[in-house]
Formats: sequence, C-alpha cells, structure tokens
Amino acid sequence: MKIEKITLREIGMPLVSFFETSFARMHQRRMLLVEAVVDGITGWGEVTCGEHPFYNHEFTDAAAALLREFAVPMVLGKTIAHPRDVPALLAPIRGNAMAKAGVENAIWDACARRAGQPLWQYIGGTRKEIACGVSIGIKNSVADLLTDIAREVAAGYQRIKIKIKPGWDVTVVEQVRGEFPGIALMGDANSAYTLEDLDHLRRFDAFNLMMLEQPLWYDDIYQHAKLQAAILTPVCLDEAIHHARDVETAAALAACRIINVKLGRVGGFTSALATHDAARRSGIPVWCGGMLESGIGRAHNIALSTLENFSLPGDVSASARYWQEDVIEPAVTVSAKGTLTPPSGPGIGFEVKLDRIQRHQAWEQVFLA
Ligand code: OSB
Ligand code: MG
Repeated sequence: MKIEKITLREIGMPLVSFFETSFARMHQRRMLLVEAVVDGITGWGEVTCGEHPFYNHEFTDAAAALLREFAVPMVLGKTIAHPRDVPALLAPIRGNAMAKAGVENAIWDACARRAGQPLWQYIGGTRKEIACGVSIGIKNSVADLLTDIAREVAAGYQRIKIKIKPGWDVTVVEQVRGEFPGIALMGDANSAYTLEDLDHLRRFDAFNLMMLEQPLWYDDIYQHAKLQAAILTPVCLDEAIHHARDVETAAALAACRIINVKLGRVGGFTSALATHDAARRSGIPVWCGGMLESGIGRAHNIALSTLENFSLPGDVSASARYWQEDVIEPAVTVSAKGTLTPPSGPGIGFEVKLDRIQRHQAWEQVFLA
C-alpha cells in the first residue's frame, strides 16, 4: 500500500465551556488534522497536543513544524504492508508522540477502510459496548462543580473525574462526596503535587475514590511507587506512560494500580496496542484518556476503547460536551446508561464533514508523493 498524499490542516474551535486543569484554563482548541491517502483511499488522524507545552512538551505550532519538516516527508511515497509498519518509518524522530500519532492513525483509518472493516475490529477490538465517564474541570465555585456533576450523573455517565490542584482538592472532594455518596469518583491532579504533600494526599483515602490520576511529577514513575505504598487510594498514571516499557516499569515498581492510555501520548495505535497488552500481562486495568479532541480523535478513542483490557470507563464522552457542532456526522452520543456503541461503518465509522472543517480552518498544506 502506497502513502500517496497527506494534507495537514489546522482548525480552531471554541469549547462550549471553559476547561481548567491544574496547569491551564482552556477556552478554545487549535487542532491539527491529518488526511492521508493510501492507495486512493482517505483516512483521518488528529494531533491531540495542546496549544501550549503544559500537559507535555508538544504544542500545536511545534507539532505543525515537526510534521511539515520531518514526519510527512518520512512517510510520503513509502509503501507499507500494514499500518503497524509506520512507526519504523517515523522512528528517527525522538519524542513528539502526538504529532507522529496524527499521521499513523490517519493511515490506520485509511487501511481499515481499504480492508472494508470498522477500525475497532481492524485493531482487534472485541467490546460491543464502551463504558463512558466524564472529566470535569476546575470551576469558579464548588456550587458550579456540583451543578455540573449533577448534570453528568443524570445523563448516565458511569464515572465522574474531577480535576484537582492544591487549594481545590480535599475539601472539594469532601463536598462532592457529601452530595453524591454513591458515584464512581476520581481526581486528576496533572502532576500538581510532590512527595512533600504525602500527608495531604493521604487525606483522599477517606473518600473512596476509584483512583488518583498522576498526582506527582509528569516524568516520574518511581516516586509514584513510594506514594502508592503509602496511600490506600489506587494511583493511576497518565503523563508518565509513553509506551509498553513504561507499563513494565510501573508494574515492576508497583507505582500504580490503573493506567490511563492516551492514543496520542503513546504515539498512535501500534504503541497503544502494545501498551494495552503490557498492562494486561501485568494485571493492570486500563482506560482511554482524552485530550478535548474533535470528533476525529474522539472516533479513534472509541475504537481503542473496544480492546479487552479497557475495562474501566474512559474519558470518552459526547461531542456536545465540547463542541457546538462537531466535524463528524453523526456526532458522538452516549446512551442514558453511560455507554457508547462502536460504529459499524468502515474505518473510524463516522463521516468527516469537510465543509465544517473548512469553516474553522486556519490553514492547509498538501504534500504529494
Ligand atoms: O489529564 O486527562 C487529562 C484534557 C487536557 C489535558 C489533559 C487531560 C484532559 C482531560 C480531558 O482530562 C478529557 C477529555 O477529553 O474529556
Ligand atoms: Mg490526566
């Protein structure tokens, strides 16, 4: 199969409401979309990095430069037998997993379409129903947060994740628990703490949280092992996991009991499959994390979530929580019991609406083999 053409586009869309983490408040997203033509068949990918290098080192403008100058020329005109051959083409580029994943995942979509199969089946997924959770950002007030949680619980979502940071943590969780004693609840700190905060972090043990996501340094596994040994709440790693070897390290050190697999952060489907397999071998359940994706990235996350070891509800939620109008048709919707059925059409299984993309488009660049 020949990679004949790649089109890069940047789109910008306002979020329906702001999303705040321990590192930033986001009002809009600038996203890079990758359209790859393989043997005459088009596939779509999305680069999931943020606009700023605050979640990881990648950011939209840097990813665009990396794709133009390095990643696209490395794959263009090349012949592959299977999309799992793409990482070897991109291997000279160190890091930059999300930019590379945008290219690789577009090729996976094209190849699944060429095979006439839904992408989720093409990658070996088996789940016919995916459990969905939501990620709720830091709000202006606890009252605002409780209102948002009530809405998402009423909508059926199976797990509520709230963002936490020093000053918006134990007392907030205490109030949420007071109001919603029975919900599956977790906190995501996005690396806002250090081991100096151990006594403070131990206070979360009183609230029966499903997990505490990446409380310590974004690039650390070992200190998380010390934390996990000292608290009852399961630790979940997000930022620190880049590939299957990190899962092996985390398992060997007992640094966490749960892992968040983000398709972009681990560098695309080939690495995500290996990461998933490594976690399964280690007896660590995983769930699919999100990066405020457009419908294209959302569709990829749905496919990934059908793998067997994605046994916990992920941050895979409805398009309408983020976008006035998504770039795919139909929009992603979640059932009243907080589930989602993977689509039956070939590839990502959603129609990509080019007219909507063009309406939000900042620029496009076409690369021909
Ligand atoms: O840590 O999971 C995270 C969004 C941006 C950056 C980091 C994270 C998140 C989320 C959003 O939690 C999840 C979603 O897309 O719904
Ligand atoms: Mg996270």
